[in-house]
Amino acid sequence: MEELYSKLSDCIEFGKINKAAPFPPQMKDQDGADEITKQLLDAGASADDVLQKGLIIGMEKVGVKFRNNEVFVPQVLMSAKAMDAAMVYLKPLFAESGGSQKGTFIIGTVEGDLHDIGKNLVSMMVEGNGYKVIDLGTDVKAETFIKVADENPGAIVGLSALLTTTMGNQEAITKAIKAHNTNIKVAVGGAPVTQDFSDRIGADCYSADPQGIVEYMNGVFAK
Ligand code: B12
Repeated sequence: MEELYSKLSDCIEFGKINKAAPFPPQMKDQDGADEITKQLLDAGASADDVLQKGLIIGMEKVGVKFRNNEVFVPQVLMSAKAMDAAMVYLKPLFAESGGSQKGTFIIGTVEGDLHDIGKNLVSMMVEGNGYKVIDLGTDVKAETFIKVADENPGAIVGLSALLTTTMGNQEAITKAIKAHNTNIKVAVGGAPVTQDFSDRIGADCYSADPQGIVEYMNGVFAK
């Protein structure tokens, strides 16, 4: 099992989607994220372990290499595609653990930001914990968040930002939502976001991972 986790992490790191994929050349004819995820699940691995012990580790390695200019956008996109190939299997498993819908979560990546892997993970986990999720995608403007929040009274709005530049939009969107209706609860997250930043911009919840937002929502909707 450990060997499979390590192979899966390599597939994410090097962007190997499936066996048929020609990229990367050094992994030609080897199983990709698609096959290895399936093998792990067939062998009894939990969806959470596949995520934490394989996929996230691979993506962290890509992140470090990207920062150090050792890989560039096209390679990172291949990693994101490999991640998506694995997610196809994980999504229904995360969804299964939920019961009837406890409340609504509206999520999107803020205007100017196209990163969606973390947002998609948060969506999946929240959905899997029994909530209805409305995913607005990436590059979402304040007006869209506000319109959809108005259409779904009581829903919690989640804003994802991965760039220090788009954290400014996260702040502007949070403030626009609060100015429109102070009762709409806003949760923020994304790699550069901190609790301190969240407090400063007036968000109601910050979490570094999907579990934190699930716990926050469980608290809000239990009341
Ligand atoms: C994959 C990736 C890309 C892919 C995105 C593909 C996709 N479909 O998402 C591509 C290649 C397109 C890309 C492009 C760019 N990227 Co980029 N990218 C990354 C990378 C390597 C990984 C991000 C990721 O998916 N992480 C894995 C997920 C699971 O983690 P996560 O997003 O943080 O989400 C978790 C938590 O933060 C939290 N969370 C996330 N959202 C939310 C929301 C809520 C409400 C809550 C509660 C929690 C929560 O839960 C998630 C699960 O645990 C990071 C490096 C890094 N380590 O973060 C750089 C990184 C974010 N990118 C960076 C940059 C600079 C760019 C570009 C500007 C590069 C360029 N020159 O074009 C462009 C920007 C494009 C744009 N306008 O958005 C920088 C940002 C630097 C900065 N400080 O601003 C980083 C940090 C890399 C680096 N070190 O230089 N990128």
